[in-house]
Amino acid sequence: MLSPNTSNALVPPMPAGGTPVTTPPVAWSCGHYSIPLGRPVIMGILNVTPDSFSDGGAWLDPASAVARGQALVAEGADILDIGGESTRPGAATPPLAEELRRVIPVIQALAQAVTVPISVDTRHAAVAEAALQAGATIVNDITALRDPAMLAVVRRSRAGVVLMHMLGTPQDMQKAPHYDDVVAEVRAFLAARLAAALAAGIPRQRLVIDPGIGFGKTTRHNLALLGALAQLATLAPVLVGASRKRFIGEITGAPLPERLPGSLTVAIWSLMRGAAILRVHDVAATRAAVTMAGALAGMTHSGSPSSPHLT
Ligand code: PMM
Repeated sequence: MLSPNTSNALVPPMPAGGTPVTTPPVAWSCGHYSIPLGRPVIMGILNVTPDSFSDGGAWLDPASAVARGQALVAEGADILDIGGESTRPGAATPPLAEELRRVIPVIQALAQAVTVPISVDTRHAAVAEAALQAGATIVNDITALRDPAMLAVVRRSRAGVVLMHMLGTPQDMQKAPHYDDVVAEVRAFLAARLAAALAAGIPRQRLVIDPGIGFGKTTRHNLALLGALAQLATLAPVLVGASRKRFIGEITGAPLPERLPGSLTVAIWSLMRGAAILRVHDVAATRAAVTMAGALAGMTHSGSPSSPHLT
């Protein structure tokens, strides 16, 4: 039996705790791209920043950023997510002109060089608008289109959108975040932002939601949300961005360079709980893990290996 939220073979039957509002889309409509959601989608992260927590400073030079983007696609990325502002806790906000200077040339070059959709990771309407003109077809907004100017930019386009939950701002979000019921509150927020986007005229097929792992959340909050992804997936396709994040270090004791095993575990867990899209730094390793899990799920479902490549 397949989950009502997706035909993803990794997803077990829906556990108790959520009635589907409607049948969520089987593809994500992003400009001239239609990204099938029947198999796991991998979004590769490319931060063109001096200060991102994981890859800050590595791809600041446009040529190296473009080469990195091409490498991520060769490793199996279905989408490239390009950001020019670090949103790690307490990070300083760069001037708009600086964010534009970082991301636009890279988006322009990669939109020509690769055949996967380009996403811009920004909370600023002007950056989103310039990025869409430069060839991006997804707006990944950590503020979930709460800025009316951002909503207007997206409405005028045909871009796909990621609506993410964040409590507070990157400056203050990790200062003692509190929820009475983190799952219920995040789900209600995402439902409200979906309703706002739909009311503005953005079609459902363009909308994806994200619980915002680490954005105003303790380790316990993150774990509760990851355990309840199936409840979110009844609203819309779910993106999870947990790659290398601090809660993995808190749980496993691993410093940043050693968080791959924890990241892969969260990735496969997320898919099995109904996530459609994984936002990750380590694309090749995630692709391998997802392929392996898919083969296992195929065996579980049909009783025999399902891949035509298997002997
Ligand atoms: N995390 C980061 C930045 N952007 N966007 C979405 N939609 N979801 C996330 O979890 C998310 C994001 C911070 O991580 P990074 O510094 O590695 O990019």
